[in-house]
Amino acid sequence: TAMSHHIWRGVPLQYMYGSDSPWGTPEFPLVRPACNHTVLYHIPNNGDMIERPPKPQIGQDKWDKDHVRLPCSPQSLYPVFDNFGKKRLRERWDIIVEALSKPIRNSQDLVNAILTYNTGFRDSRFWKFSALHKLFDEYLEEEESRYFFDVTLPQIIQLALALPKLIQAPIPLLKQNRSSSVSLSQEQISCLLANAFFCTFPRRNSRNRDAEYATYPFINFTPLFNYKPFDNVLEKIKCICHYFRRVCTKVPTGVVTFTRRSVPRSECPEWARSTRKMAVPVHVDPEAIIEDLDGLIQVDFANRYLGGGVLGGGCVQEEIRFVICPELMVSMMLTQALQPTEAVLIIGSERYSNYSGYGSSFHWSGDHVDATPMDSSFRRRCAVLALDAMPFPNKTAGEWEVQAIERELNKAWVGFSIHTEGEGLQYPGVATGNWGCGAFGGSSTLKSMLQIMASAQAGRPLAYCTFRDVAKRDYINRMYSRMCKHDVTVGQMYKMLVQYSQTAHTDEMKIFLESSLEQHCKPPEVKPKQKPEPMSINPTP
Ligand code: AR6
Repeated sequence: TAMSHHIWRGVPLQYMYGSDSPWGTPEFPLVRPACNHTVLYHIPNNGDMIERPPKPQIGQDKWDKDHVRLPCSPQSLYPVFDNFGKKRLRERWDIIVEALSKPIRNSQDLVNAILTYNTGFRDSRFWKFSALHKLFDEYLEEEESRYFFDVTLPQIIQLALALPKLIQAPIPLLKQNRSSSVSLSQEQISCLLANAFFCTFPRRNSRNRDAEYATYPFINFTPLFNYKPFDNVLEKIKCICHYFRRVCTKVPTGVVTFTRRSVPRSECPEWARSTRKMAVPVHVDPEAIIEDLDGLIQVDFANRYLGGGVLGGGCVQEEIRFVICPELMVSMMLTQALQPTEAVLIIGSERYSNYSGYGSSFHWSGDHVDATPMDSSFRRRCAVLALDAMPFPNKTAGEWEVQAIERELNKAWVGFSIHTEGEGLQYPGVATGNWGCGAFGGSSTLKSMLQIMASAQAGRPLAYCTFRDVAKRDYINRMYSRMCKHDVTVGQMYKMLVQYSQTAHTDEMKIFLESSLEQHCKPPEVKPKQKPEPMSINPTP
């Protein structure tokens, strides 16, 4: 057919932007300091093009439960023992500066330095730095390794030790049950990540349940360095080292905003009653991958502890995204574990690496020059939306329970409806795919419908990447065409899903849903000719 020259289905990609080009889509709200938005840098005067990174905002050091405990805080004290075994307290930062100012020529020197201010882990069986040693002693070419210790590492050290200069105001944590934002310059972020590289963040290493940061992801890189030295783990470290090489060679000048959105459950939609039409623009593509869909809100298939296994063995969508765009990892420093009706949006991160493979075959494949333009607040026009699906180990039928359906709908809606206004279509659209259907074991038959419902409710167009699955593309497109044809509402769709969940838990879901759509939905009334609405775009066959 005439359509066979393209492989996508549904509506064209342009409908996701509301414009001909990804950069014609509306910008997100500007960076503006407010009681729920902390800006850690001086916002440059209007009209000033940023050529240099913005200067740090200056404030009073805070050492408490609501702020990141910075390694350079004068209140961060560390016990040291003198030659007579007598204990006294020293500023931890002084110990860090001392340890990192000595020559570090190989991985063992590096480990020794890190252990100087993490003495509690000297004998830990978890702190063997197997991946770090393997990378620099065996995996890399000798020259690459030498270059790292001669050139790159001294630069990372310099960057890490610039912390008191680059961060001069307290950084609030993005805590549960509160919507709030933090904006940092890319330079500040690079400095925080350099500190994570040297594992300088206090109180962030403990795995105990009652530890202060038990409900936060790891941020110090130790768990990654200590992981079993699988090739993909070493490749992840290579990505991170490449990032440091880049930012040390040329300081990036942009900024990044991290926003936690928390909506009380009582303010989430009453799904059964929703009269929104399912026919929001949907584009289905088996070849696109999420990070390549410029301009759209790109979903991160997250863990409730952001980053998931990025600082460990994990190497699927979220972990890969975080190592090719390491600035995203600062979200791990900031964000308390996500609750069911919470999501995180990160605007402005840059991509530094290319990769090939996936999972165990993942490889760093060289430098990536990110051509994404900046918005009026000097953020790259890249928005990453972290949404944690529910894990269903062993593909249990649990995902069909009404509570689970509702939980996933609410989660996706909390994310998709961020920065929306009014009732009409909202731009840019969302770029997503088999959310919760890989490591988390969900079914894409269900998850694709739930995500279309959430995007319809939020009014955002949806681009769905089926990850090379053409049959899935056709199924989603068929369902979508029927929903459009029958003018199905979100509420009707919800009831159909619930009805299914109360009958059989077999894999006949697809057939059931497709036939329900035919039987249970009234055919559309024959209306007098109207102006075509953007919602009723004819999907491709
Ligand atoms: N673009 C589009 N689709 C993709 C991409 C991509 N770049 N990468 C993968 N897919 P998964 P989950 C498809 O398993 O099930 C992490 O550890 C592919 O079909 O990453 O939500 C997190 O930290 C893949 O099977 O997401 C969480 O702990 C599917 O998307 C956990 O995994 C799901 O990708 C989340 O697991």
